[in-house]
Amino acid sequence: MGIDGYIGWPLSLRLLREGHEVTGMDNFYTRKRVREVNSDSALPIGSMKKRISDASSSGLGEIKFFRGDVSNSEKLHEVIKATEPEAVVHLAEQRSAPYSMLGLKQAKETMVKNIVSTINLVYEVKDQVPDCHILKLGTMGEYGTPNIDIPEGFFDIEYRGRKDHLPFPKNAGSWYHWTKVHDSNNLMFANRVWNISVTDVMQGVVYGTRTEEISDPDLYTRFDTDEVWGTALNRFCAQAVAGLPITPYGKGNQARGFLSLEDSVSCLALGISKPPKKGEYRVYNQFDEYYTVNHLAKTVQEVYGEETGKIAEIKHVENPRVEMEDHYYNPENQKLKDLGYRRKRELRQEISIILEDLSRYRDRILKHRDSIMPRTLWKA
Ligand code: USQ
Repeated sequence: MGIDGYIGWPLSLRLLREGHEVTGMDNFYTRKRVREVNSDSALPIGSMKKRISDASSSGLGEIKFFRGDVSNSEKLHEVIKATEPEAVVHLAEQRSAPYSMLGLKQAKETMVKNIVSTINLVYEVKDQVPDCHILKLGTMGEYGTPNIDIPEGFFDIEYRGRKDHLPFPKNAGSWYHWTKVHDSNNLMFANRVWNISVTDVMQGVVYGTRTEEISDPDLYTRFDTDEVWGTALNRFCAQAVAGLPITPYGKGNQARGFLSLEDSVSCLALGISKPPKKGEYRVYNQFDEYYTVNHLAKTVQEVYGEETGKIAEIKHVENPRVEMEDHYYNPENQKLKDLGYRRKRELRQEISIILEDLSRYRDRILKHRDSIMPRTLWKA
C-alpha cells in the first residue's frame, strides 16, 4: 500500500527480485499534493503503467496494481479479497510533517487519512486474512527527543516501588507524527484483542536515489526537494546541486536517525522474510545512525566540494518548526541487527551518488526553486 511512493516503489522492486508476488495499491496522493505546492519530483518518474512495464522489461517481474485510497474501506476490501496477502506493507499515509501543519484542513486530512487507513487495514486482516502480517511504517518522530535513552517500543519502569514493562511514552512534533503514534496505539490494541501479527517500524529520515534494483533512470523513484515534501539530507543535496544555500533550520543541532533508501528497503524486506511470531506485536527502531542537521549540511558541503571544486553555501534560516535545537538523543537500534540486518551504504558514499544523479536534473530542481525555502510555520 503506497507503491507509487518514495519507498513503496523501490521496496516493490526488491520484493519482486526476492521472488515474492507483489500487488500494489496507490491513489497518487503524493503526486497531486506535490503539484499543489508548485513542485515536482527532481528525478523524472513515469505513470504507474509505464513503471510496471519498465520493471517487467528489466526482468524483475510483474506487479499487479489497484488504483485506490486505503482510507476507503470498500476499495481496500476489494483489494484484500482479490489478493489474499500473506503480508501487507502499509506505506500509504500522508507523510509530510509540514503538510499537516499548514492549517485545519490539512491537519484533519492527515488525521483521517492516516488513522482510518490503518484501522481499515486492521479490520480487513481480522475478517479476511487473520494470519496476514501487517508491516506498518511508523516513525522515529513518535518518540520526540526525550532526555533519556529511547528503547525499541517498550521499556522497564519502576514507579513507587512497583515494576512494569510498558510502551515508551510518545511525544511527537507535528500532527503528522502524532498520527503515527495513534496508529501505533491502534495496532497494539488490535494485536491484543485479535492476535494480529504486527511489525511497527519506527523509521528515521530516509535519503538516497538508488537501491540495488534501480540500475537505470527508468526505474527511478520520486525525489522531493520542496519545503513541504522534501526531507533534510535529500534537500541539502538538491540545494548544493542547484547552487542554492543549504538550509539547516535554526541552530541545526537537532539530531535525528537517518538511513539510506537502500538500507530502508533492505530492512523492510527483512521484516517481510522474517515475520513476527503469530500474534506478536514487535517494534523496530529503523535507522543506521543519528546525526545533527549541521553535520549533514557540512558533509554535503564537503563531498560536493571534493567532487566539483565548488563551494556550496550553508545558510542557517529561522526555524519554521517548534522543536528543540539542543537536546540529548540516544535511540537504540539493535533488533534489526539481531535479525541479520547489516548496513550497506556509508553516508559520504551515498551523498556522492545522490549528487551525481541530481546533477543531471539540475534544471528540474531550479524550475521549482520557489518551493524550496521554508515557509510552513509551526507557530501560530
Ligand atoms: N530540517 C532542516 N532543514 C531543512 C529541512 C529539515 O534543518 O531544510 C530539519 C528539521 O527542522 C528537523 C529535521 O531536519 O529537525 C528533520 O526534518 P525532515 O523534514 O527531514 O523530516 P521530518 O519532518 O521529521 O519527516 C520525515 C518524513 C516523515 C518521516 C520522518 C522520520 O517526511 O515521513 O516519518 O522523516 S523522523 O524524522 O525520524 O520522524
